[in-house]
Amino acid sequence: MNQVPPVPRLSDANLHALPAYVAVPAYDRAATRIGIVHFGPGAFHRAHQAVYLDDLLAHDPDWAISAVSLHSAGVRDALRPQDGLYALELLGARDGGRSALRVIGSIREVLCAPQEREAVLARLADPQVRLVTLTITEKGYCLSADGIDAGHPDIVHDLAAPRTPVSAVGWLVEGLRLRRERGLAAYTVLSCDNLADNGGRLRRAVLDYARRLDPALAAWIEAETGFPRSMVDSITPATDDAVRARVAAALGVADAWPVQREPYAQWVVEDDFRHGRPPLERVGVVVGADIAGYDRAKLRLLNAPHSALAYLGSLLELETVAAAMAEPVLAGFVERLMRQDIVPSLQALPGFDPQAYVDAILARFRNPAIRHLLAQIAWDGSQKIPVRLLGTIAEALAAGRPVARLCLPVAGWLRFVARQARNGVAIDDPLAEALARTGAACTGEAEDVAGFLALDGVFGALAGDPRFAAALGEAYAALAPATPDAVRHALAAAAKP
Ligand code: CS2
Repeated sequence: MNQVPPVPRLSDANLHALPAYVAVPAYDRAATRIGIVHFGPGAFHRAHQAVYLDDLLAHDPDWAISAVSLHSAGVRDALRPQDGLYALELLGARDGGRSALRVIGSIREVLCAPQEREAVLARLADPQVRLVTLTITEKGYCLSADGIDAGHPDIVHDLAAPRTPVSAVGWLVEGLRLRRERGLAAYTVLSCDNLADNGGRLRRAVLDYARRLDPALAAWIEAETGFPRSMVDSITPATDDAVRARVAAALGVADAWPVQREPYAQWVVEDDFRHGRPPLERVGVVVGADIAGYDRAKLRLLNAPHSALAYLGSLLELETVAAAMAEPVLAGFVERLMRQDIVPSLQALPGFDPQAYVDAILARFRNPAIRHLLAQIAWDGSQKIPVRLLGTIAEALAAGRPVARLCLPVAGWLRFVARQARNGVAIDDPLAEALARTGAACTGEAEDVAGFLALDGVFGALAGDPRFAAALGEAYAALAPATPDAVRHALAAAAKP
């Protein structure tokens, strides 16, 4: 049999020989300098922040990225042989062609922290680096209600061995310790995850952790380090075989890990950088004095409905967001939930029209060019439900507003967990074991709810609120026996005014 010659990998060497319809970095990569360390270079970072930085490098060469994975070597092993380059496909981009496919060059270095500790510390202590950004998902922060979760195994490890950290907070603090020791300015720490008040929460966690190690270091961090809040938005389905095949055909060279996303993207950042920052506004980032309100609107009006579609759509045996939106009873329910139950929970923001924002989000969910799996959104429910839905419910209860509709997606999550447990399907969640146990004990009756309310760290104060327990119990009962017909019936009833 003839050996098929190996296709060359995408790299600096062949970047300028790509077909003309593939956009390539509009700057000399070799002339850029690393100014940002990023923890968590998953698909979202590579499809969002790294793209803004790719635009920015054409104006300012000082903000290339060193991308650091905290756990797995997968991204490093895929991208290092490609000089950090990878393709981004914009799904359903209106002009097709050139802007639909581009190669992103802003990641100049890819590291795997557990295997390359010295290199990561050298970057964190590099005076040229002035910003450390993070997309490590909700669970990566090891947060407690108002600081660090000191019982989390990674934090227990890091407090005992702070020079060889494993957690994100451990790395951030070790890097800041080195900078203080060497008389360097602190870096700014920018969380780009879907958490309300992400900067404030990370700041409290970092200071709490640092105080346990060295109060003087904590005081220095408090005085020197900015923790801006940010809101990030762009729908980014996980890379699948279809995008791999399209990219391979279009590039003519192999890309081990291309990424895809919708054309729309938004990034809003609070201006709390103490020692210089990239001129982000030049590339469409909104940099503002106070962005609180925007992060909350996005979490509540985009991410919460996403989770509602994920759990209720899965119970309806649907596979994608677009398919869930094509199910009139589910789309109708979600729209009513957004307009009538979530919008009233938002504070007024200058220039922000919540109903127009709802329209735009619903249109994005309907985009037929995007195959966004409900199963992807369903991951990590124990981390997502509290920040996406439970805050809105607690505020509605306090204000005397109804919570019946808001409880239905939460009940959908419980039914989803019970179904996975019954079918022996693994649940992707840091609480997977407890969820599997709780789900397996479910009988389908309203009593099941108490088992979920007893889970550690999910329901917070709501667990003890009899009004919430009653509303969640009713929503859970309304979905019984969780067949598609029963779910359709419950959705239709709940969508009534
Ligand atoms: C989604 C988000 O997977 C999920 O939980 O809700 O990743 C969502 O697509 C992004 O936040 C959109 O900006």
